[in-house]
Amino acid sequence: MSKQSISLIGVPTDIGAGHRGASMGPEALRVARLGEKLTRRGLQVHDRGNLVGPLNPWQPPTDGYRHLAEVAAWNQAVFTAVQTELAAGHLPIMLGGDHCLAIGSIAAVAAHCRAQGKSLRVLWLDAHSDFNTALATPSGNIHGMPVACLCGNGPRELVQIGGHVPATSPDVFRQIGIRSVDDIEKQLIRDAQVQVFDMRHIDENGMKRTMELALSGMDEDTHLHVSFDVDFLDPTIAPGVGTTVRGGPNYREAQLCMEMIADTGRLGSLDIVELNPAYDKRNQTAKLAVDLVESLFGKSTLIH
Ligand code: EXY
Ligand code: MN
Ligand code: MN
Ligand code: MN
Repeated sequence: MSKQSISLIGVPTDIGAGHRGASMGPEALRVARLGEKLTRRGLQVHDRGNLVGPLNPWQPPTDGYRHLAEVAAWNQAVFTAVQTELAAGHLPIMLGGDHCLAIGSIAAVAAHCRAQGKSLRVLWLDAHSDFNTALATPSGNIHGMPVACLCGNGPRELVQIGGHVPATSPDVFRQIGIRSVDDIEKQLIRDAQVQVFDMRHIDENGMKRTMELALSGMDEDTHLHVSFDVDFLDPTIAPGVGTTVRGGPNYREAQLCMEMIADTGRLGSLDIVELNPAYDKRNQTAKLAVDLVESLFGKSTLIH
């Protein structure tokens, strides 16, 4: 069997965030040797360099959205890059960048699945549900809105990225690690019946049972996309994000989560987002993210 080809796509933007600095995430992941570690796992790694897009104008929101035109431009570039890699049979990894980039990446993955007759499953590893709208958002920051946009609930400029409206539907998502959801956003999540495995669920059932449930119902025709927001992790181990929320998974829980995803053999695309080197110390959060991504690609603590 030929080696699995991985394409690293840098998306150096903090355009959708409320703190500056996630734009430095791609380089921090490279400095933490993401490419080399995956190569050592037997994967063929192509680093495509960084996408380009508008600079962050650092303006307040207009009509409930901050930097809408710039977010749309970045996501158009992400959509095209991911579409190109998937068409070539490569597994794209987004080196973010803030979480708004998932609009473009998942729209491209969903289009690929439609074209190939595959079903889609998205694991959303995050402290947040990212299901806000212009009316629900407390901040106007679009990194709090990508799941809603992908489900057709958002501004035309973002909902139409990729041309198919809606890009996908709430039933493909499984959200894990959730512990910070705004009041109106909670109601939107309930109305849309998004499957959420919040921290209470993980505390009561354990990560093993949680992942069994989140991964159930997939088959050989399922494309699995993982959207890994680094703020998923407990801030004591991952301080290098702008939106820390205490009470997240510890190292062992996160590692098991990644290992169980690897065991499915279905991983087809990945976002690594919200890493913010401006808040990090000695690149420790980037190194941790790389370590967990190695587990996602099969590094195992198992002896037999
Ligand atoms: N729910 C808050 C908001 O919409 O402003 C915080 C969103 C943070 C989103 C982060 C990265 O996942
Ligand atoms: Mn190739
Ligand atoms: Mn997020
Ligand atoms: Mn988050």
